[in-house]
Amino acid sequence: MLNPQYYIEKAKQERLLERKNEKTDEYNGVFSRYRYPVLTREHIPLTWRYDLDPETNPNFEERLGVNAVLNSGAIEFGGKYCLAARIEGNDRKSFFGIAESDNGIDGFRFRDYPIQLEDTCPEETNVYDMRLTKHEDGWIYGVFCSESKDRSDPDLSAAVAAAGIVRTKDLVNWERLPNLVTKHSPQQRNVVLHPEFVDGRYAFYTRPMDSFIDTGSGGGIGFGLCDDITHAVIDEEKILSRRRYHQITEAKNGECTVPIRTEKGWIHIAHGVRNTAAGLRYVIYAYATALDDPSRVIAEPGGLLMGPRGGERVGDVSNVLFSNGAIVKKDGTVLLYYASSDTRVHVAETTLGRLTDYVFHTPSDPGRSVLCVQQRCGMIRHNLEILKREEG
Ligand code: M1P
Repeated sequence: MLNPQYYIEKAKQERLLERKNEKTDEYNGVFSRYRYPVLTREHIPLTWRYDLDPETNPNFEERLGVNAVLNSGAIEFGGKYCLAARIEGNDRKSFFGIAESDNGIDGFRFRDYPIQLEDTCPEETNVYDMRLTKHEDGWIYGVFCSESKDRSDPDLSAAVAAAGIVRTKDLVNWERLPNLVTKHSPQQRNVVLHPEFVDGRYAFYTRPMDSFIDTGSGGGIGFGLCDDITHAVIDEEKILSRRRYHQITEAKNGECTVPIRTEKGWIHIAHGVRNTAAGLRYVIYAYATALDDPSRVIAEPGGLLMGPRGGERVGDVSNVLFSNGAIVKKDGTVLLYYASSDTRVHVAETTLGRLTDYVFHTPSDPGRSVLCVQQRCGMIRHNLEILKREEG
């Protein structure tokens, strides 16, 4: 017989998994936030955390605890909304698990087992942040960060980040491919595979970095092409979304989701990071590139699209909003999955129409306070005239 506490915990979890989500009344015309996180550590199956055998676990103690569920790749597959979640064990090692929902806003349940990657990189210590790309070659690719100890540096925290690549046809069996090689960038994180061939080649959004935390001379989000995804090598990276002084990308930035194809261009969701007295602050922003050349930026709305608000500000790494995935439904609804403060996963909703309007009609950042005030006063003046007319 199982420990009675199992049934208590199971019932608690069932209530959580059955809870209906609802939109908050926060309004900005672009994104609507949903009230409850879609994935938390409490969503992790009990079988992943507890040894249910009363012989070996008479006190029903958590044996392999989970600390957080965060940055999740997203894809619609087999009529379900699927998240490839980053799950961080109590031991600080991350791994991936697929959670599925019928509607994409609540009811996410993990499959029986986490993803078991082939052990092809003995030096790899940690894996995280998988982006899922349904590519026109017929495969679904997962591109993630593969982290190893930097053996050339005696500093215990010195690490090397590279882009790991897996592919699957069914989200069950995953084939591991060699890590991406970028000839001119010693480290990579936040790499995303473009869903279509560009000039007959595979296209990646990269994030060149000099070291594990600092991007150093890495100027922003890069773009590079490779011929063979099974031995992916990028010779040249072109910087498309640049880091800029006193903008939201000053410290670093990185591609978040797979770009979204719209009639006016590819819409990109990215994260921008700045340094503060309280540490790094991560927000989400958007930009667009040309349909015929996804490396050519055609729109750069100024400022952040979403930043950490309310309870989202607090967690293991506070003041962080980070996204790895979005799903565009057939009716044009866009579900953006984002993690707050490296602790839990939320969903926000918009439409292709509203997102396109935001990206192409939000003014760009003029770069200096005095110009920002002029920009705002131009709108205020126009608004006051409109109100005056309305009020007779
Ligand atoms: O802790 C915030 C984020 O830090 C890293 O992102 P970046 O490489 O842009 O600094 C990643 O480890 C990410 O997982 C994490 O959410």
